Amino acid sequence: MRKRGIVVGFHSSMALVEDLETSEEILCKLRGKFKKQGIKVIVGDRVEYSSDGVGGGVIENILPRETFLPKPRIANVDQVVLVTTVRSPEVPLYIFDKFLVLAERAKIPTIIVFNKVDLLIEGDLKRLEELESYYGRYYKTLRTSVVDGTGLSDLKEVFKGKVSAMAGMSGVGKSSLLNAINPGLRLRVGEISEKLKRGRHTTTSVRLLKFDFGGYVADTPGFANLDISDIEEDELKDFFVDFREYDGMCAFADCIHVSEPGCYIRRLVAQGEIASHRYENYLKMLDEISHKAPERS
Ligand SMILES: Nc1nc2c(ncn2[C@@H]2O[C@H](COP(=O)(O)OP(=O)(O)OP(=O)(O)O)[C@@H](O)[C@H]2O)c(=O)[nH]1
Ligand SMILES: [Mg+2]
Ligand SMILES: [Zn+2]
Repeated sequence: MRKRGIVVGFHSSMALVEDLETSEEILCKLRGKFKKQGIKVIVGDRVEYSSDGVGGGVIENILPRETFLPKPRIANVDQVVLVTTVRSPEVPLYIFDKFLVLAERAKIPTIIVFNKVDLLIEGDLKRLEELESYYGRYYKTLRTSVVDGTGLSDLKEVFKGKVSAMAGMSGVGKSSLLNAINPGLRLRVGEISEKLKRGRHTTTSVRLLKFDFGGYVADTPGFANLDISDIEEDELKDFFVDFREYDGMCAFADCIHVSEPGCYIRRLVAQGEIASHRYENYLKMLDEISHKAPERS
């Protein structure tokens, strides 16, 4: 008999499937036909499986994915919680903006969490406020601290009843935040390297976890870089939320906002309406795409 489940992780190349009815975890193999067709099952996939009656099973069918995020690699999440920090580590805005591009392309709502606000020193707060006021036009933003408890109850509300994925660079505190709002998860957390000023990639695989208060969350390994080389040069602009609202305002309908006359986006950048770092990152991404040579991740 076929049963329904959701893939919550992997264990030595077998998929760990949580049964939708019993919540039992079954270690499943994949039917050979998937391998032949080059189909890979990923965390978050809803599947049909047949059980062998003694704790094992075989995945027979993968249901169509509602959403797909390439990195962290996960299917069917309702939202992404993008965790970032102004200090320790100081997350580069280029990688941050790149992630937002990928989330926009995947059409997955994103919540931005500025973690470790307990560490801010003078100057940092102003920078944080600037980021909040700009990105806050388009995304819900939260300030959190695992150390002094700032924002944790708001974060819990964000997660309640939804399927979410954590995303962000290594060491920003993704696993720590999950432990803080649901101590039973007991996720491993790691120190920031003193020398390199970045995380040590403590979480090594995507795992879908169940909150005690309802909802699922995928804790994920931090990324150091993101590959955008499969985005077309003329579609990149569509994944910048702040450009998108002025669609059709440039003199040329196919304007990609680089050097075309009558470009409305460049005018808004000059006027300070669109943040200059966003536009610079846009040009940098265009350049990266045109060279089709992603930095190694
Ligand atoms: N001061 C301070 N430290 C924090 C906070 N949140 C996390 N940390 C520390 O930051 C370090 C990294 O935390 P992790 O939770 O392992 O970070 P992560 O994002 O899961 O990292 P990866 O699994 O490597 O991607 C640990 O030493 C945590 O104790 C915070 O709000 N304030
Ligand atoms: Mg982690
Ligand atoms: Zn333009």
